Amino acid sequence: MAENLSQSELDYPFKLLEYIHAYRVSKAIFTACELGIFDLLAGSASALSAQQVAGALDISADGAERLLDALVGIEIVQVETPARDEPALYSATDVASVYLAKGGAKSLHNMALYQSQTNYPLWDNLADAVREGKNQNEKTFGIPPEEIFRAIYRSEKEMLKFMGLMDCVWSLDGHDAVTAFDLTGFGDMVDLGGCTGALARELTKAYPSSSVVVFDMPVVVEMATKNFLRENDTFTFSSGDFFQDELPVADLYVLTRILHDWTEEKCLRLLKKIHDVCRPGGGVLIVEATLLENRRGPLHTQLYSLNMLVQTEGREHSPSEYTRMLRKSGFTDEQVCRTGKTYDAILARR
Ligand code: SAM
Ligand code: ASE
Repeated sequence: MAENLSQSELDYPFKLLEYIHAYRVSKAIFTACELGIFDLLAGSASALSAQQVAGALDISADGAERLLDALVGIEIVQVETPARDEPALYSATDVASVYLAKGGAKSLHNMALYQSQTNYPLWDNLADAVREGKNQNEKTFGIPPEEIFRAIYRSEKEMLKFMGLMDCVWSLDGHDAVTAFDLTGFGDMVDLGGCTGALARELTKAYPSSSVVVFDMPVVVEMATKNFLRENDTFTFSSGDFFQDELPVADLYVLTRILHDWTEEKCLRLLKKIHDVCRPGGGVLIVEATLLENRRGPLHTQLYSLNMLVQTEGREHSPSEYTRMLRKSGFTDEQVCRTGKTYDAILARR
């Protein structure tokens, strides 16, 4: 393909064609997750033929072979070149075993499931969302556009799936997010909208002498306790509504992927409320995927912002938009840390 490198996109639109077809790459990976292909390959002592995969998963041999060949093209499955007349034998790459099989410590299986089953269908509404400048929850679920968690948690199944999505990314980004700043000295930490406690777990690991409370809605706390809490966890839960109810008094308030869900007016209301209850010398830590100041990237964050349009009433912001909101709410001494991973951190003091 080296001769193609000198060709310009105008001569032949390689990149454009790749983007036009990119959804197929996503869907091939999602489908393999849903069918259990990565679990089977990762758990198998030896490489398997398409026929064997089909037999084990009760799917067609032809479908299995085409999907496996596409996954080899994506370079997420490996294949051994067969001897003459022997079938090709497939095995998982290390990346597939670690990130796409279920149940591993760093598995992104739940991220793939949510993208496939919830976000992918919702992105069908992108044109209407862009036209109207708001999510399509009214039309789709009969739920008012501002009641975003009534839509996200529209059934127990959806709630569990969303919590699985929220949970899994902190095995990758959590440590960097909580160590972007030295938080030693913030004795009582509250993770507002802390969901399953995945980030709280990273906080307790990095700051063993601090106490960490996860504050979330009662139904979420119940689901988290039942399905996500681990034996050695040292954080605790507290339930309530962060817009309506009193917030726990603490030294540090953590807001990860919270502000990007809401209108600026609601963000300011929440930040002011935090400022009111925060102990003097305390602070707030915001963790979000941030845009570059000139808004020209990163592409994945620009696409997240479109996702926020489709599912929420919020958007992704640049760091200075967050520091401006913090200032307006009474905080000072804002510091920004780009982690180089998906999520960045901003710390401010009361
Ligand atoms: N902080 C978690 C993370 O980044 O993985 C979860 C982020 S999720 C996008 C938003 C969280 O806020 C959910 O856990 C949701 O249940 C919680 N939440 C939404 N509205 C809330 C409210 N009014 N009071 C308390 N928690 C709320
Ligand atoms: C939210 C985050 C997400 C609300 C809805 C969502 C994600 C998918 N749907 O706060 C996770 C990944 N996206 C982002 C923007 O982090």
